[in-house]
Amino acid sequence: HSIKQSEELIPQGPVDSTLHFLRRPYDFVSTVCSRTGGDMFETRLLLRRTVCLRGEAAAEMFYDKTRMSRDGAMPEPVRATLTGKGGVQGLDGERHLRRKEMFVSLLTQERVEALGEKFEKMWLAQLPAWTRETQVIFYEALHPILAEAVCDWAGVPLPAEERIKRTRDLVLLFDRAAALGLGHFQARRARSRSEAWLARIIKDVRDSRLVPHAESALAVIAGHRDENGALLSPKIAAVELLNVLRPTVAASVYITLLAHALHSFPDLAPTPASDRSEMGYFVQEVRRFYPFFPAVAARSRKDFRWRNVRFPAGRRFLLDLHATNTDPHLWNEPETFNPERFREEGISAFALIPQGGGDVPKNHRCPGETVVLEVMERALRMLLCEMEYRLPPQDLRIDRSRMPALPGSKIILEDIRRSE
Ligand code: MYR
Repeated sequence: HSIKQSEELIPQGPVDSTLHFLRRPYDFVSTVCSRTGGDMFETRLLLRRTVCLRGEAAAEMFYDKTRMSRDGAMPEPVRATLTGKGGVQGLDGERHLRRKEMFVSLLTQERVEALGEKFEKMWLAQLPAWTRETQVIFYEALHPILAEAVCDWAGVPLPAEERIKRTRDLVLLFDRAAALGLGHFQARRARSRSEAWLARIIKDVRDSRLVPHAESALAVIAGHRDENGALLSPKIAAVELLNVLRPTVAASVYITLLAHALHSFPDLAPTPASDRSEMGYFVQEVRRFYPFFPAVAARSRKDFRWRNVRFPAGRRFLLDLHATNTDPHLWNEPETFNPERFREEGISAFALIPQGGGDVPKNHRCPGETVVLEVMERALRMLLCEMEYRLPPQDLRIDRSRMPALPGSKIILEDIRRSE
């Protein structure tokens, strides 16, 4: 006769964690996990029962598409600002694969390099103006450079008189999405304006009033057909075009953190003589060490068992990305900034997950990771080799109550000079 293995209950965390999450978004899952010794617990978050997860094994479970759905999984305030509604992040199954394929097709190595080149050109064109300023707030100075580079690359016209307002809206989408009060409503309005702007441009392409380069994101998204052979509605096409423009401008967060790391860990920083792989280790360690995108969400599509625990259908799951990047079971001295750790090969697709885990074309991992690496590596080379600058005394503490987390000063640069 068989002995029925007894199932365990989902480990319970605090009754409600909403306030803890809003105050310490990057720390609350690690804090509870280190208290209980596990890597999963259930709590209530934004009015819903939520299983919080961290670590490699939990990430692998989270990315199992037979168990998890993304449909409506992110909280509404995030969908109303950051991602928009009807885009690739919230799709499942065949529809998701087909839509994802579109993004992957835009981001061949050649096209990613072309975007990097435009970014570098814009930066160098801006440099003379920076040398005339007494101070430059680096985070803010990066926004127009990235916005113009990505619009040009994507085939999206950006007339001089619209530059400031379109750039400001793109920034509001990621910088104020998780703000409380007024900031959040500014982000909602920025989304409506941005979608209206790009839906108009999509219609211009379809009516041949505008003919973008065939390989451009604008041309590909405007002409994309779904699994039934239908074009995307102009609104959904606009959401997807924003999924190209917005995150590229959001790379400004990582480039700002890169400058923070160069200043904070000068002994570990590469030099102009360092080779490409050493520059790469430094960039990867910035992406591992600093918090950025806090967590991704999914919903269980059926009852299932994992590690002898039964989970019900319809439960929300939250995978903490930063807690996984700094999981003490995975990383040696996770709180120490150490680019050398990347000299060793073989980091799994579920261990370093600042932009999500698993597989890009088959799953929900961010397709823009190569873009981020490209612009970060170029930014690093520019900061090391193309310009000289000084950081005056300023508030360099990372504000971890903010999403995205940033140094208080947003990195003030002074005495900027072009290198000889
Ligand atoms: C992107 O634009 O897609 C990348 C930049 C993301 C910025 C992240 C900051 C706020 C997001 C809040 C997510 C909350 C998850 C529960």
